[in-house]
Amino acid sequence: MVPVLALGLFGGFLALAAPANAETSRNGCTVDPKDPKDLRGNKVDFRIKVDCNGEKTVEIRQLRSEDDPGPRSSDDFLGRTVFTEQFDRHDGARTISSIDRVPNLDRRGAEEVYQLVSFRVQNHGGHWSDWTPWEKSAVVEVHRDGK
Ligand SMILES: [Ca+2]
Ligand SMILES: [Ca+2]
Repeated sequence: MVPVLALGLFGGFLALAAPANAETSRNGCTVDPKDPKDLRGNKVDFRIKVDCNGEKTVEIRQLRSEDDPGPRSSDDFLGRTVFTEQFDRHDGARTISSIDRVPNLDRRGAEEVYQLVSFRVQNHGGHWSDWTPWEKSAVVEVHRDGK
């Protein structure tokens, strides 16, 4: 059930992640890992808000996990996705949907899900910025007992 190998691979990233706070900006783009939203059918939308000024390409990497007590490396890793978003010269903002399945991981009690995002920005025809530090969303409880 617990993807131990994946946890080993991502433990380094998770340990470096900053705690949940404000959004992160770089090169005219702001990316905000929103609170995960519980949906029907054991699904959760790990939404990401992206707001850019001018022509930009944004590459966003996302890690999705379920929180467990103890060191972060003991969390249940759910999955990861990379998103590429294009913005034209008009100021634009959008919220990316990222739906994942969250089963009953904690046999007793709710599941506590969160996401981490890091991104980089390319100005129109220019160079890529460095990747930002990982930013963590709020941890949200979703209830899966009895399913
Ligand atoms: Ca848990
Ligand atoms: Ca549970």
